[in-house]
Amino acid sequence: MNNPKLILFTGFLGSGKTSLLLKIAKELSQQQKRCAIIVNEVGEIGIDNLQMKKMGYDVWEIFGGCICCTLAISLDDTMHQLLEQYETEYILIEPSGAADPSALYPTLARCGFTPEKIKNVMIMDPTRVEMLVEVLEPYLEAAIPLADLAVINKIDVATAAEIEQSEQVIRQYNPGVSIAPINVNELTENQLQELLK
Ligand SMILES: Nc1nc2c(ncn2[C@@H]2O[C@H](COP(=O)(O)OP(=O)(O)OP(=O)(O)O)[C@@H](O)[C@H]2O)c(=O)[nH]1
Ligand SMILES: [Mg+2]
Repeated sequence: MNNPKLILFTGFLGSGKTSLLLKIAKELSQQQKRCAIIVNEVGEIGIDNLQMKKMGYDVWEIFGGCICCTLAISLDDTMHQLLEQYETEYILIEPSGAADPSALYPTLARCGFTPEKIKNVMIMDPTRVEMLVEVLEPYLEAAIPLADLAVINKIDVATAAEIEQSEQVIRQYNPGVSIAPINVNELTENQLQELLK
């Protein structure tokens, strides 16, 4: 069985998980590294349809080496099938933005991915930080402490005050975490390296 790196893209609904995941998948594909994408969007149009159509591509064409799965079957089954049948160097997972990401950890642990083998990239939308703090404190409390890297994205459209407040909120729940402010459409080489390491 191969031993891929696992990156979890967490963050509330609309924070930018899919956008960032696709950039990372594209980068990996350019580096000739195979990756598998698992998106938890049961009953919705997933990554392969909506986003790819928007970009005018089919996922297989863009990311030559990728396998696209949805969680139509359970994450457990998907992970086991993937690990048994495919050689991949990375597994990129986007859980639902409405769910507490800690719920995934037991399943991933059963597949050999203990927390220290998981890279949790938590994405925060600074343009909605005020709303998040006001009405979604339980989500922040659950999601932020799990982050290995906290991304503040949409810096191209957020104000300095929103970015500052996002940093404060992240620090409040996860004082030691690395924070990366990004514009997903203009990722730098350093940011890509930080995301993939
Ligand atoms: N300007 C700007 N827009 C961004 C950035 N990142 C994401 N977006 C936009 O934010 C919106 C939501 O992005 P998605 O990637 O779909 O977010 P998501 O977290 O996958 O959303 P759900 O799967 O619905 O929870 C889209 O319209 C993106 O184009 C960014 O860095 N800058
Ligand atoms: Mg998404």
